[in-house]
Amino acid sequence: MLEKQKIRHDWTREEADILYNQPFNDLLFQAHSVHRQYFDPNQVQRSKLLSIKTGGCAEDCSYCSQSARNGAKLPASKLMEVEEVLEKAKKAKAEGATRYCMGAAWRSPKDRDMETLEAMVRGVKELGMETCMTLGMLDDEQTGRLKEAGLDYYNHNIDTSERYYSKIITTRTFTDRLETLERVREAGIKVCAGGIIGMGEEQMDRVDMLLALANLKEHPESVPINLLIPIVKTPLADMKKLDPIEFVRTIALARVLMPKSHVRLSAGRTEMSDEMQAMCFFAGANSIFVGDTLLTADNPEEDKDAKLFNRLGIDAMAAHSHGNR
Ligand code: SAM
Ligand code: DTB
Ligand code: SF4
Repeated sequence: MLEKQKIRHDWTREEADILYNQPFNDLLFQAHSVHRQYFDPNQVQRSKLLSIKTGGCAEDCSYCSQSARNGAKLPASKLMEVEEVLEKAKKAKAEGATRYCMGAAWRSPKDRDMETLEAMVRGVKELGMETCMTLGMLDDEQTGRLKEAGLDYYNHNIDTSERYYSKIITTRTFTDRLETLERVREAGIKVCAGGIIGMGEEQMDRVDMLLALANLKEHPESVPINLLIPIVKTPLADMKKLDPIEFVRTIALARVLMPKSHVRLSAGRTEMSDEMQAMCFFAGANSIFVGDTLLTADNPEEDKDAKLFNRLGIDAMAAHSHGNR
């Protein structure tokens, strides 16, 4: 058995490069060993997403179906009613999700929406689920109000490396993203932060993205790794597919750099074989989104995931579990 992997915040690019580029079997062995040191390797946490406000977003994220600046032109909806959110959350709970993740296509929330958002957080918490929101950038007051309402997690992704970032988004900066993450952390809300790979970035961008997360003062409790879902009429619609081995290496590196975090095998699972997903779980992924829709894009059906978990002997993780074996 390898020595227990320490929790570090001072990883160097050189160390991370060596880890990422070692022979695949060595990397998988190392990542899986670290995974076992902190988690039950046969348990996977399940979150359910809901888009509470869809489309018409002012930002220009080039991967996104919801940007008003992209050609996808998804019709813009209003903020959903609290009752409807709670109905859907109840259903998600009955289907085994332990965390309910509410996303809005905003640059940042408007103050007039805060009361509704707070009611959503309180209602979902009363159902006994963990709450998560992803609403864009937050200011201090909004962060405080969400914390006060009982929000457990805030999702805000850095998306890619600082170097590649401006190729993907121009309407807000990498530093803006870090500032929101800092604010969320300071307010005592748990952090969910990850990114997307397969956007035409280089290997060093994948490594640097993970380094930026691992060298935060505290590791995000959840690290979603999304595989780009190419959306028609967006600038990334025709992106060449990422080599699946590169994807698995990225999961494995996330696990080694951030041993206690839940690493989420996030968007893009409909395009992954069962074998590739199994390899990701071996490499340290221990969280997924369940249900047949993410925010706007498809996700594997509940049945398909249940069958895969059954074949792999994977169980659902209880709410509030942490990496601390
Ligand atoms: N508007 C908010 C924001 O961007 O902060 C919240 C919702 S946004 C859709 C949440 C995250 O989903 C993005 O940061 C990105 O990492 C991921 N995402 C969006 N579209 C995606 C796609 N087509 N493929 C993979 N991941 C995607
Ligand atoms: C995250 O990292 N992935 C989720 C969640 N956080 C909000 C979103 C995935 C979106 C996939 C594209 C869509 O459904 O439109
Ligand atoms: Fe808007 Fe979020 Fe999509 Fe960017 S990722 S366009 S901020 S909904």
